[in-house]
Amino acid sequence: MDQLDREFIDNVVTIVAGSYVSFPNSDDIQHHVYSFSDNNSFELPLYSSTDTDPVLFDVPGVTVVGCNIHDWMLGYIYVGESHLMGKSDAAGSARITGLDAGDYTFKIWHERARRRDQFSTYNASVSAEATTRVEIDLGRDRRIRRAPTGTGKSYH
Ligand SMILES: [Cu+2]
Repeated sequence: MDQLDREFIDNVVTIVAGSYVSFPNSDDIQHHVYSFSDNNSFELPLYSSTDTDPVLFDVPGVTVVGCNIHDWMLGYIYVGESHLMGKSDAAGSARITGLDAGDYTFKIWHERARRRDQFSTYNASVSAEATTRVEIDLGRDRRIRRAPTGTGKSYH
């Protein structure tokens, strides 16, 4: 999960539990990346290198990642229990391959889903080439806006 222009670049990363994620800093300023979440807590005190030690994520769930310096920086590490997951593209489509035909319960997560735990579950039957369409209700984007650059208060 790279950091560039004071944002996490690609701020949703999906991995299987037991995987490592690196947090390279491609900015010319320091970041202080840490986990908000209990399930995979870690902290990378102020650093300015792209050569960072990867962090182990071994507890399934969603780990929210922030920067102690730049409050608007928010990233999400989706730690899955298996490889049977997919990340949606800009159009909202995700593909999960390797499923046998049968009935499944899908769990859908979105950073702005209205449900308190941000998960919704859906049941679907899967055949050879199944497409299932589900819609989830997204709340408003509550991310903290970036501080203006230039004049005024200086955040860096
Ligand atoms: Cu930062």
